[in-house]
Amino acid sequence: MLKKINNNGNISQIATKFQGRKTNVSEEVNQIVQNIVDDIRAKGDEALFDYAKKLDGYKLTKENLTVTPAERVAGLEKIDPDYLRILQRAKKQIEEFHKHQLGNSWTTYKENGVIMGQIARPLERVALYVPGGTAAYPSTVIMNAVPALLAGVEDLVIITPVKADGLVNPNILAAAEVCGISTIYKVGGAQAVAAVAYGTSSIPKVDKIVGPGNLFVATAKKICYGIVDIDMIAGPSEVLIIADEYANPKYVAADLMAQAEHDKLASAILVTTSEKLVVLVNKELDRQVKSLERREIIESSIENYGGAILVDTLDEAFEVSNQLAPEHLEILTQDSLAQLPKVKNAGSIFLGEYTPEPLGDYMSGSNHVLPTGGTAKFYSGLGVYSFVKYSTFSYYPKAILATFKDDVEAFAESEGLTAHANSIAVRFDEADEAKNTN
Ligand code: HSO
Ligand code: ZN
Repeated sequence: MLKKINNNGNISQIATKFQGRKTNVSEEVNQIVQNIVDDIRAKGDEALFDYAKKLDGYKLTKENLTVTPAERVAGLEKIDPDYLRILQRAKKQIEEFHKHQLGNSWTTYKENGVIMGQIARPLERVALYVPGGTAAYPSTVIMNAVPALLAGVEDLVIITPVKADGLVNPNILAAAEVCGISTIYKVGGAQAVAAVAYGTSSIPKVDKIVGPGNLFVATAKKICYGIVDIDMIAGPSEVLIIADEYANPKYVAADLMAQAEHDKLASAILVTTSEKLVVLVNKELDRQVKSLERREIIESSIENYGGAILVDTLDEAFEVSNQLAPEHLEILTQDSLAQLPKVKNAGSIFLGEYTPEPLGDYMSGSNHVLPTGGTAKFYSGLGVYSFVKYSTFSYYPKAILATFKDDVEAFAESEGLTAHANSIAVRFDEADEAKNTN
């Protein structure tokens, strides 16, 4: 049952609850992870192998650190060819979407001879963390890998924990295969994050770590941020659906539950102009939930973090949504496309009744690594740009530098930086005039 949340023009209370679903990292966890990171920094492989034995029960050595070609073949043999086809289709769709994010290099040639611009360059090395167990989603491997590869990352590796048997989930092997990732390190947890952040003698240091992980992994990423770049720290998933009286309650209920099943902390919120829709959606929730495997999780997240917000107008619905800045926003109204300009804050927007959010989780083409917990107010989802950095450049002829000479010198002197002023001034020393080449 969706609780009715009254929007008395005061959305901040709802927003606080919505945004506060992150599990806070206790001082104790922080300290444990800091110690692990320090150990890896100080002792490299030796510490890494110790932790693998102690925490995962795997006897890690230099020799069995990565998935071998034989293991890959054996894993892939367990995969239904049709599953490979599905992964390939998803990859293609995601590529097609992300290609549009390529390129942001530009050069401008001014009439006065000045040339300036910026060059986009891919990061060289990236590690993709793939969690073990049931949280290992092949779709997430593809969502991370495709933009990295399109950006031109040369060295994209996977790090993933293994148990005592040393085996990697075949579905993950399949996703890696489809993306052409051949290096998979059998290391996980905070120690794996630290190993790729600092590098050890058998694992090269990377420039960026992406991918979801448990609290220890997330904490390690936070601690190592600055030594390497990281993607955002993802919180529990959420969907907000804006619907009017024309929306199909069956679809609304199904889509709310699709997000709710992720996690007991997931949030599913309906914002609607129709009181009648809320009644019908509740009926549908009761009916459909009975046949869903993750019923307990769904009921818990809907009970704790779900709700229906009644509004008078669609404009008001968008105000609420913009305040909450949801990870996923579904617009199930008449003429949904016309509503798009009203969205200011949302990770990814799903328009119309035949673009359910789960299509986006797998293969509409847009990315499913998105800002959660209201952070869509200032973060974007993962994209090609997440794996690119920019160098700017400029070229000034002497005559143009001359026109800036006095101002730059004065500016530098105002900051007490006379060597800066001098760097300009020496270029106009009379003795050098004759020698100038460009
Ligand atoms: N909805 C999740 C991603 C996901 N769903 C993976 C299924 N698999 C966060 O955007
Ligand atoms: Zn999902």
